[in-house]
Amino acid sequence: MIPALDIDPFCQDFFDDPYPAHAAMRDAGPVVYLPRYGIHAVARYDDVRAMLMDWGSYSSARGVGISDFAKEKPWRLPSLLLETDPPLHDRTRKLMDKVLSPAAVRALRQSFAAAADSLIDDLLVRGSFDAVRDLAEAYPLTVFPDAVGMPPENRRFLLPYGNMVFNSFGPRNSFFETAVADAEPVLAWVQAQSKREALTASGFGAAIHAATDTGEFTTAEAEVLVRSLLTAGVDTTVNGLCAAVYCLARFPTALEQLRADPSLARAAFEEAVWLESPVQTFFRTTTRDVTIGDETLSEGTKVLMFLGAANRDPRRWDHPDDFDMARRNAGHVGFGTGIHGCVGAVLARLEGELVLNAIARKVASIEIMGEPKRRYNNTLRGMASLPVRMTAAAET
Ligand code: OVV
Repeated sequence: MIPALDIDPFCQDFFDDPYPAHAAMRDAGPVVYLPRYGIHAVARYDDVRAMLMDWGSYSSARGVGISDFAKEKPWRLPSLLLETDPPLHDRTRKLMDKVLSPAAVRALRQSFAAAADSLIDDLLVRGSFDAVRDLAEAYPLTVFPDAVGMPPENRRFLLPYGNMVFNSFGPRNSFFETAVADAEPVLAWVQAQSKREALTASGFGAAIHAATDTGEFTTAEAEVLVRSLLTAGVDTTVNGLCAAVYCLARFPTALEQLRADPSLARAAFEEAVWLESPVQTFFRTTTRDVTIGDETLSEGTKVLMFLGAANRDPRRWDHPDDFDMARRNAGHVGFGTGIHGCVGAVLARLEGELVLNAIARKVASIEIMGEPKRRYNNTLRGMASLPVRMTAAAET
């Protein structure tokens, strides 16, 4: 018998504190049933990881949200990357791997570093600010659209758009409905930004469109791939940076260690992604009858993978609720893993490293000054507001 649990993983109470429910699901068994939505779920590290690795049994092509594309028409043109299986997936993934290659990302380091330093300098002049809007959102909204090759206007429109898409992987609840209403005014703009004419001749956007010149990709395909960048490239990093700053504010000894050794910046960002898992969940759909533990799921079953619960599974991690930059967190699933593992992870890690490195060199303290406000999203874990005061380190 697969244990049935009365848990709603898409409601405000859950988002406010998902950890007891994560533990209940992990403890109940390798796979559980959530009758409220008629879905199955895995929350243990080993099972989440196995599912991410087995794309043959666990398909993405029927959607990685709660909606089964075999039964419901997708609400948007499916992503050619996220919502596909091999062999279709490999063709687009290969292009995106090339566009976002370590060499391509390395070329951005200097300008990204300068942007991080100047942002932290400006924030230190202000002293008190909102670490979500003024730091975690401000940084990716500058450097990422620059790298894609977007014009400077209206970049904040990417936030309601991403918020809507990440909400759309969950049920049609009030979070989704509100996000759709918020994004409605920016939909046409986002669509227009994926076009070749809207993008500069250098960035990632142009690199994707260049693949149409050889006839390997159609213009329509290139536009949907640029859309993937615009959808998944901002909110995710915003929430990763937010998680990192929130960790440093809550764990002052970690900030001390980081200040003593700024080369820990990369480890600090990785640990924050591990601990907070900005992307909390994705679904798969079984392609055949599968066995998990002693249980069988029939073909066509939606299974929810709790990446965030896997990253805090005590079966896998020591002191899984602590922020510890010395931890060996390799193998965490905060960026997913397998063929759908985050294609932008190299870029995200660069952004995280450079912001945290600037903080390490320039900041003496980060103090939380007001009630942090959570941002409710069916997929993302993050904050709407985090009022802080940051003081400058003495010049050396
Ligand atoms: C990972 C992710 C999230 C949202 C959208 C997409 C990808 C996409 O490819 O459109």
